[in-house]
Amino acid sequence: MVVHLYGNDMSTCTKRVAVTLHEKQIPFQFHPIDFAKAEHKLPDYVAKQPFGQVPYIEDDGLVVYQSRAIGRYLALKYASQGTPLIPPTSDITKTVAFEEAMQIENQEFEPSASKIGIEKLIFPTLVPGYQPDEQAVKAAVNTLGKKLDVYEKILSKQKFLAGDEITLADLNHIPWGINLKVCGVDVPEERPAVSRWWNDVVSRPSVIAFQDGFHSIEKY
Ligand SMILES: N[C@@H](CCC(=O)N[C@@H](CS)C(=O)NCC(=O)O)C(=O)O
Repeated sequence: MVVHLYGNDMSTCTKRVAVTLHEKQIPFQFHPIDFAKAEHKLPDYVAKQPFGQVPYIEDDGLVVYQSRAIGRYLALKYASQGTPLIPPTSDITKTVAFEEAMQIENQEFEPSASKIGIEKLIFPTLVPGYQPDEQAVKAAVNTLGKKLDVYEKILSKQKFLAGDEITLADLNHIPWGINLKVCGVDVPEERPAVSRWWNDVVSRPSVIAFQDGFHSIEKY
């Protein structure tokens, strides 16, 4: 049984899921959704993803949407293969550290990182003649810097955000983290622990596999 991934090449959330599928060594079929044709707003699509957004997956008849929820689903269902990505729930200390790290990515990193990426990369690509709001970008870079100062403290004591093992919390940073560099915002450079962590994360084969776009993987 192969997992079906519905997404778009420009979509950061699709990348989050594709990287997780690769880490878990789960064969999958990629179904590109054409934004230009608004395929994600068609009734058949919205019946699967009610917000009319990408991505969603279909696995043995089960539909799952929300990229971070998909990651958890894959890590739980395919627990015995690939990289674990989630600590065992029997270990409460590791589990709570993992939950904190998941929130750190979603609440402390993504808002400013995505603001920078949307202004500098996504809108200029999708909207002809779009001029980024440089003041908003500057404010977001400043906010992100302060958040990453805290990352520096955390990552000076441990290898990854939830401890010494990589988890979904680290991988979830990949799409917007990569876009930051494309936008000319190389924030990690000034912070040695963040820089070491980020290099560990982005050099993973799961990230390299999709650096030129998404493609189906039939077999591992
Ligand atoms: N929280 C959702 C966000 C989904 C989302 O914002 N998807 C974007 C692409 S990354 C999208 O479909 N944008 C087109 C639209 O909203 O019409 C997730 O993590 O899956």
